[in-house]
Amino acid sequence: MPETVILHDFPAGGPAEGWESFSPFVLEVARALKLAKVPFEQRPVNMLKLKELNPLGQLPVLSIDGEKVSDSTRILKRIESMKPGVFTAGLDARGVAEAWLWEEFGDACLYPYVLATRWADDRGWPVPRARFFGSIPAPIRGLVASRIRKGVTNNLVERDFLRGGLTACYERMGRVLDDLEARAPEAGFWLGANVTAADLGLFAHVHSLRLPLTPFQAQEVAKRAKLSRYLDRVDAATRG
Ligand SMILES: N[C@@H](CCC(=O)N[C@@H](CS)C(=O)NCC(=O)O)C(=O)O
Repeated sequence: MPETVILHDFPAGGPAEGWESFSPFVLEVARALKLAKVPFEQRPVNMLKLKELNPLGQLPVLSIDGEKVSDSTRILKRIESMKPGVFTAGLDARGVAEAWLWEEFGDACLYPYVLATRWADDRGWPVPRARFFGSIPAPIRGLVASRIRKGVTNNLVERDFLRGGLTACYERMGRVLDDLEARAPEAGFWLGANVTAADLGLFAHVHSLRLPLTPFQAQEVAKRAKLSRYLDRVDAATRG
């Protein structure tokens, strides 16, 4: 077992009880480390030095005795190399593949709705505006914040999530949530009795949609009762 494991996070810190981070990916890795019973310290980064940790400028980054690993999926696989099979317990080869496909689904198909909720929707925008830009000197704060907001929303247009506007984006999200509701297990976890990579990926992003600071979106998740009960079970099993 490594001596020092550091999970690097945004300086904004945990946004609410039960949400280790504003970043769904940091939340995912925090829950993965707890599930794998790997002790770690969660540490805010100096944003000016982020590229020293990850040249791509993204979080999460996990430092394991000085070795820096970025990208949530790669980080989970690296944790599994210390604790073999910890995120695919009880699964055969097809199940293992499916667990990682669902984990990838969270990254590629659910995370953009978290971004839309917080960055494109005027009701969610006060959350990143206050938490991420609050420490920037007042004269330039508005300019920097609106420039980055524009960049994030343009990126969502390019990724085809916002091309038809926010209403169309949420319609599509509603259909995805309905399908997840229909697919959610009545008991246990996504692929059976054990928490797997599928649960970590799905939980991180859908739980982030029900952040209390964005109640309009939390309500949308709450309408899906079976999915919500499932998320509560993953939450309880991975809180540590
Ligand atoms: N595929 C990456 C995505 C990570 C990601 O998008 N992180 C966000 C924070 S939640 C970030 O660092 N965004 C800043 C950027 O992309 O410039 C992963 O799985 O870790």
